[in-house]
Amino acid sequence: MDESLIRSNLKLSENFHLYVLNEIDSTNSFLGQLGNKDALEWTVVVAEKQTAGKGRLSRKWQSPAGVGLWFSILLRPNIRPDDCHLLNLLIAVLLADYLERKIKSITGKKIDINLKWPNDLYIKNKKLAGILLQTSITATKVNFLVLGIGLNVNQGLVDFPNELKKKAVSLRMETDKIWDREELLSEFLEFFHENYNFYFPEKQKEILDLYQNKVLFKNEIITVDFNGNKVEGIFKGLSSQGYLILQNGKEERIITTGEMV
Ligand code: BT5
Repeated sequence: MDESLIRSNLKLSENFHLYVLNEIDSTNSFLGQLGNKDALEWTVVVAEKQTAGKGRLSRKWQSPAGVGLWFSILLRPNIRPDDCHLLNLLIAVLLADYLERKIKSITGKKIDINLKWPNDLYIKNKKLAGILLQTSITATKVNFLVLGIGLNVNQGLVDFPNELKKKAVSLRMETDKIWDREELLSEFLEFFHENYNFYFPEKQKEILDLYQNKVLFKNEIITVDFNGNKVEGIFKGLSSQGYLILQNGKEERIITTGEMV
């Protein structure tokens, strides 16, 4: 990653405190340490390569050098811990929206990027990006949040390990074009900054509406892995805090963590 290119692309570079690293275990872990040392809001860490990229629930995120965007953003919103989850949804929706527009403007192609609850970006049935929100909270207060984004940009099929070849996709695979990662990063950071200040935390309903327009499997029968238990039901929509409402017969259940399988 070319740090000077990222900085020169950022029109409002004074909004961000940027660390551009060659290699790190995980940008989320690194930024979490900075957060504990009082790093400022909008500190952003991006790495060419992660050696121990993290997914949710102790899973791994493949983050090889040169082909993806692996970055994390530190925020210090004045919200209750219960409202953190909405940020997961907001950043997923904004990333999908930004990428759809960018693809359209550069290639003329309309490609739908959909969301799989809680925070995966999909093109058709393949995963393009994942988001990992980590929090430092007390019972009543949020100290800081780290939003980690992993976006597959320039991988070809050969760049994915066997277990992901049928499950993952990159922008390049979908558009036959090599993308400028520095430009994508700086444009998305500005887009996210502007929209975060507009939507968060007040515009809860608008965030949920935007998200539900793009979410997969709404009103369909789904199976959710909820703390190791598999539960089936109809995906009815989202609660006010962005959790999944699953209807099973007459009973409605709110799923706060877990995923569709
Ligand atoms: C996620 O977890 O999707 C969150 C990924 C967040 C990664 C970013 S990169 C910058 C920041 N620093 C970090 O250390 N992490 C964040 P989850 O929903 O648990 O999905 C993980 C699963 O996705 C894995 O078990 C694989 O099946 C699959 N996977 C791993 N790497 C992938 C990739 N590059 N592309 C598509 N799928 C992948």
